[in-house]
Amino acid sequence: MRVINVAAAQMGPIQRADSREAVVTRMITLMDEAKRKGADLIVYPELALTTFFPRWYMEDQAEVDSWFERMMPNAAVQPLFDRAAQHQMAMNFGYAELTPDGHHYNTAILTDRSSNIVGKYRKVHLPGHEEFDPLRSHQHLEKRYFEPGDLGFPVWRNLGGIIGMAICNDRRWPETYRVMGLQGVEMVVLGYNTPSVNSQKQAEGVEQRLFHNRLSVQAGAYQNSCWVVAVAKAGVEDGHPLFGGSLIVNPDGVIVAEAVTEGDEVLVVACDLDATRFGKETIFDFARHRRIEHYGLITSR
Ligand code: CDT
Repeated sequence: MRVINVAAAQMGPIQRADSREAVVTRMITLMDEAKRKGADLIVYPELALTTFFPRWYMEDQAEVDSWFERMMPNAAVQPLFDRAAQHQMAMNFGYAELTPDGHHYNTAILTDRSSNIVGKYRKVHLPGHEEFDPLRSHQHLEKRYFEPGDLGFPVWRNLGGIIGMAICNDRRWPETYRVMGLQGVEMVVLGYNTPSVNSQKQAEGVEQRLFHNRLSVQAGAYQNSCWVVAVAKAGVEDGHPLFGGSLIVNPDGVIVAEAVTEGDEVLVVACDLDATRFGKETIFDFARHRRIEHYGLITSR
């Protein structure tokens, strides 16, 4: 058995006025609980350090940039890195990244047990729109504030396994998991911020949205025979509800843990990476069974 004790650290809402320092203090509290529960790796949500700011329409670039991190770690986040190293715990969290040459990405990082950043991922599938849309019940301006990620879907050797990252909307796309599956991924970690309400289809209730969350994550895990850890930022941010439902799914596609609140909540599961072998060597032995001569259309349009 090769076990990673993984903590899904769901976070409750972060209000617009909350400081990075206050959020990091909350993240450390979650990390301490994860440590007490034996975690080797803690997974936090997408844009874990701030409110989900793409719901706000902004024209002033200085205001936009105030939501971004120019360095990682930086002074506000350093205490989280320090506590993780003290606990010998790897971590994954999302943040808005502003590069030295002025690029804006929706980014996630993966650290090792000593808080060294060993992997970086930039969100590929950006949902939403670029301009203010008066027809929507709320805005979702990721296409305005971020560029599509330029790093693809790499995987990293960490904690004795092969780990990949995705971010929120990526989890709905089979290509996300398959590109990592083709690199032998054993665990995919991802964070999300998903409104409880569809801005363009009010009749779609939160139950249906939670169903699509489970469906996407369970399918990705099963079809690539890997663990998937999907972690929400949830609850009501300045009047805007985000659903919870953080999940840990095994390589059979079965949910083994699911959050029950919309607040700060830690789920810890012992994930045996060797449990990925059976699926990878039988029904999803890609080298034997895939028929790539018929898949060209996927990358040509
Ligand atoms: N953050 C994020 O990617 N959220 C999207 C909402 C889609 S609605 C425009 C998601 O796929 O969950």
